[in-house]
Amino acid sequence: MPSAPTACGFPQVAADPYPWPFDGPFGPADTALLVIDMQTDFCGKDRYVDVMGCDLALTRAPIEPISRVLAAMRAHGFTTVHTREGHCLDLSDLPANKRWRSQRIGAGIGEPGPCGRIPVRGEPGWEIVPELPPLPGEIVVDKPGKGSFFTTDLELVLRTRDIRNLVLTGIATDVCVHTTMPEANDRGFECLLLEDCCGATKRSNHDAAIDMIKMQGGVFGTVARSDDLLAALRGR
Ligand code: C5J
Repeated sequence: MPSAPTACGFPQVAADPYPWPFDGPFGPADTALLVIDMQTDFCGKDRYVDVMGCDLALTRAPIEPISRVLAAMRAHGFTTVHTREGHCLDLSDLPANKRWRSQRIGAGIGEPGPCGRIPVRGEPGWEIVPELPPLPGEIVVDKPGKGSFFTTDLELVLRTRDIRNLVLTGIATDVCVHTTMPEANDRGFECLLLEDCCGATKRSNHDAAIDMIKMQGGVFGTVARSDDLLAALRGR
């Protein structure tokens, strides 16, 4: 049973395997929303993932629920952080093995794709999808790797704002979201993943990634749906 609204925040979110945050209410002073890599190449029509033949519906599915969560959390003044995966124009931040692997499947990083060089900073395919634009003043973190903390200032930005709870959304559930959540958990952030606000290029990978989070009593945190968070934001 979620706790009642209190003066210091919103009641815990009903989540599996435990209500979030673990220690009681949450609010804009201690909680941020993370929107990971909702970029055109990964979920745009005729873009990289689409052209590779993946089911675009799977990576586009989170767009609508994320937009509802964004609207609600923005209305309450929560910190919002958007991330973008991408490499420098000269590819000096691209490890040789990552490049080799991408070339091997015919989707070489830095080579021309349907929406510019994939995924290189400043190219159209690297932009966040038009449905989820960052607002002026929101934090945008550019990352060369899968994890959002790896070689970025994300941790410093969150600590500076006294953030201790993170709501994770974005793509791909099994890659960048699933790399970021353990990174955040190891740093002591209390993590909630919204499963309908995430997507992967394979449904089975999405499901497996969610299962892995829930194991061992919530090895990286806990899992809910967007409606569970929205209910808590309404004080229920
Ligand atoms: C991938 C991501 N899949 N954002 N990136 O390469 O998950």
